[in-house]
Amino acid sequence: METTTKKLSSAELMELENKYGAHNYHPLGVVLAKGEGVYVWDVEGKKYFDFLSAYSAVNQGHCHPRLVEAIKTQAATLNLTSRAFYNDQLGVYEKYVTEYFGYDKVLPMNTGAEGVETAIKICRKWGYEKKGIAVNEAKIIVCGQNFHGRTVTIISFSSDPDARGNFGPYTPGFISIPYNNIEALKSVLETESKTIAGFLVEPIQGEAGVNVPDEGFLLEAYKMCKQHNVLFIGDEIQTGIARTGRMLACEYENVKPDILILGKALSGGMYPVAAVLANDEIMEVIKPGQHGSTYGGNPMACAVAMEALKIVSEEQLAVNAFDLGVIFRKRMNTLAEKSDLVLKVRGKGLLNAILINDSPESSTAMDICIALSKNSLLAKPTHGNIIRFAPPLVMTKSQLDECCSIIEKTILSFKKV
Ligand code: IF1
Repeated sequence: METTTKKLSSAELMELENKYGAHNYHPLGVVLAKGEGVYVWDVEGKKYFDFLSAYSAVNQGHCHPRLVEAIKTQAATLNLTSRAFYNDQLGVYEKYVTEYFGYDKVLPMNTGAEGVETAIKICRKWGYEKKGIAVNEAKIIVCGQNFHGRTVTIISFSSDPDARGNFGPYTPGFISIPYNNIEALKSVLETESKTIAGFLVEPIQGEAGVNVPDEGFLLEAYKMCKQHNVLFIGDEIQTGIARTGRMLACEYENVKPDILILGKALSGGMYPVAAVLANDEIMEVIKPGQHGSTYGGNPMACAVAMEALKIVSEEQLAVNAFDLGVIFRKRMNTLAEKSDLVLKVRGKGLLNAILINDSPESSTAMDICIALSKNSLLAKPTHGNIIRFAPPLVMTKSQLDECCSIIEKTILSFKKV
C-alpha cells in the first residue's frame, strides 16, 4: 500500500467516501477533522458551530475533557471482557444509572436500535409470561412517522418508504396509529386489549421534523396503557439526557415509562452506549442466555456513560437547554415574522426545527443549510423542508446569540437558486 505524508483535502476525502463507501447517506459537503465543545473544524481549518450534535449524541459537547479522560483511562486499563465474566465497572455503573433514572434494573446494550430491539423483546416476553397473551399473538402499538432505528424488525413498522422499501419480508406484530392521536390509541386498546403488550413512542418525534405532541397526549396515553395492562415504552434515545430541557422529555408530563430506552448522549457521543431500564416485575422475564451482546456493558462503555451522566447533572445541562431553548424560539419566531421563508419554529429545550415555506420536494431547506455552512453553522434538513437545530447543550447564551444572528442573517439574505 502506498503511504503518503501529504494531508488530503476536503475534496479528496469526499471523493474517497464516494468511491469506497456505500452510498447510504447524502452528507453536507464539509469534512470535519476536529471538535471541541460547541465547535467543529473542517480539514482546511474552518471553524463551525455544530447545530446537529451528531443527532443529539454530543449533548455534553465535542471531546469533553472529562469524557476524554474517562475513555483514555479505561481503554488503558480494561476494555472488553464479555459478559461471560463480571467486570469491575458494570455493577457500579448499573447502580448509578438505575438510581439516576429511578428504575430497579438496567439491561446494557450499544446502539439505539439494539436498545429498541431489546425493549420489544422484553415487552413481548412480558406479554406472554405476565399478561397471559396467547403464543405468538403479542402486538405492540407504534406511531406513524416514527423513527426507532434500522433493524429489519424496526423498519417493519416504519412508515418511511426509504427506510422500509425492499427490505421485506417484514416482522409482524405491530399496529400503527397516527402520532398524537389519543382517540386512535383508545380505539385500538379497547378493541384488541387482550393481545396488546406495549405502546412504543417517542416523546417528541425527531426524524418526523421535531414533531411535538399536544400537551397531555403522553400522560393520557400512559394512563390508558395502565388501564389496559399495556407497557408504555418510551424511546428517549434522542429526546433524553437533557436535550429537551428536562433529563427526560417524558418528565414534562410526569410520565415514567414502564420501559425506558436511552442511547446517543448516554455516552456523550464518545462511544456507542445504550440502555434499557425497567422495574423488576418487567425485567425479570429475561433469564440467563435469553438476550445479550458481546460489547453490551463493557468496561469502557460503563466508565464513559457514568462520566457522561455526571457531566449532565453537574453542569446543569437540562436547565441550560431549557433556558437557551426559550431564547432560541423567541428569536426564530421574530425571524418568522420578518421572513417569508420561515413558517414557524417548534421544539422543546434545544431540540428545535424551523419549517421552511416551500414544498418538501424543493431543495430550499438544503440550500439554506449550505448557506448556513458557508456562514459557519452546521445544520441538516429533515423531511425536505424542515431544518433541525440541536446544538450541544454546553452552549453559552452569548454563543447562542451569535448563532441566532448567523441564522437570521443567512435566511434574510437567502435567494432561491
Ligand atoms: C441515522 C433520524 C435522528 C432515534 C430514536 C432510535 C434511534 C434513533 C428516537 C436509533 C436514531 C438517528 C440515526 C441516524 C439519524 C438519526 C435521526 F433523523 F434518522 F431520525 F436523530 F433524528 N430511536 N436516530 O432518533 O439509534 O441505532 O442509530 O444508535 O443516520 O440513521 P441508533
